Amino acid sequence: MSWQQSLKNKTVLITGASSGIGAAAARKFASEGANLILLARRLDRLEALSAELEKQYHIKCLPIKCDVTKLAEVQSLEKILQKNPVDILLNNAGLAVGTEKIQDADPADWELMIDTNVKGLLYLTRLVLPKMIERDSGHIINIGSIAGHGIYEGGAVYCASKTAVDVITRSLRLDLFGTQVRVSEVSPGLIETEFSLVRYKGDAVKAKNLYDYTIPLTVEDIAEIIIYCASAPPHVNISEVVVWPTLQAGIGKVAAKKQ
Ligand code: NDP
Ligand code: 8X3
Repeated sequence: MSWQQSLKNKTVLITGASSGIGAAAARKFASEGANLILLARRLDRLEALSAELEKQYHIKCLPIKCDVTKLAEVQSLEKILQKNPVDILLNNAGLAVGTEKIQDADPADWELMIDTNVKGLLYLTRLVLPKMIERDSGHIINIGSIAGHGIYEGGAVYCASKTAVDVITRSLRLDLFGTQVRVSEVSPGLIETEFSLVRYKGDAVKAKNLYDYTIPLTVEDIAEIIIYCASAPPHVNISEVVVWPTLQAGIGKVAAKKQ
């Protein structure tokens, strides 16, 4: 018998499922037989992914346009969640915008990072938790970052936001003390996604060069780790997985791949 519990027929809500880690996690959860609620701002992408996964895995998939920075939009999901109680929430939506030092940065970039990475995660968590507590079962998985465990030049606010994710994750375990609701954090290093395109504000060459220089993690690597955490037996709570590309030894310490 397998150590891992089955994810078949579980309902998984994934934020930021239109790209990168979120889309890969959706594929992997679907392949395990889980039903999905997928959120992002780009509905066309969510609809295409949902159609693909429903066809391939015969699961139920609900694509919903939702900007996680907007509390009213998040709260309006309540009715849908009453009909589809969430077993696993993957708080993945997030971004870094800009690389400027504080003295040069645009405050609008800070607001977007804090609103998405911190407040969006809190809004979704607040939305699903009461029902999880009532059922005494559930799992919140937050996507942190190595940026939540260190700092780098030009990364003050992104690092602060991911440090907040780490602190919220650990605090939440205390707030849930005595319940069987689990809280985990997956904190990756460099992964090839649209993340750098967003950080560099659309500079595709700069983003591509960063990933071509080395051997980054893939979104499938992270999806595997998320599934590992989610399918651990109910009495096991994996608190955090920190995962680096082998060629990355620290923040800003990335080795070139051999030609
Ligand atoms: P992507 O840019 O590929 O994906 C980000 C996702 O977040 C998209 O689906 C985007 O969807 C969604 N998103 C952004 N803003 C909002 C919003 N306001 N409301 C709803 N959804 C939103 O990057 P990644 O997959 O890399 O990023 C996923 C997570 O991983 C982030 O939290 C990031 O901080 C973290 N991370 C990434 C690392 C990396 O090197 N790539 C390393 C460590 C952590 P849409 O635009 O359609 O709304
Ligand atoms: C993204 C990883 O090192 O670019 O969270 O901040 S890093």
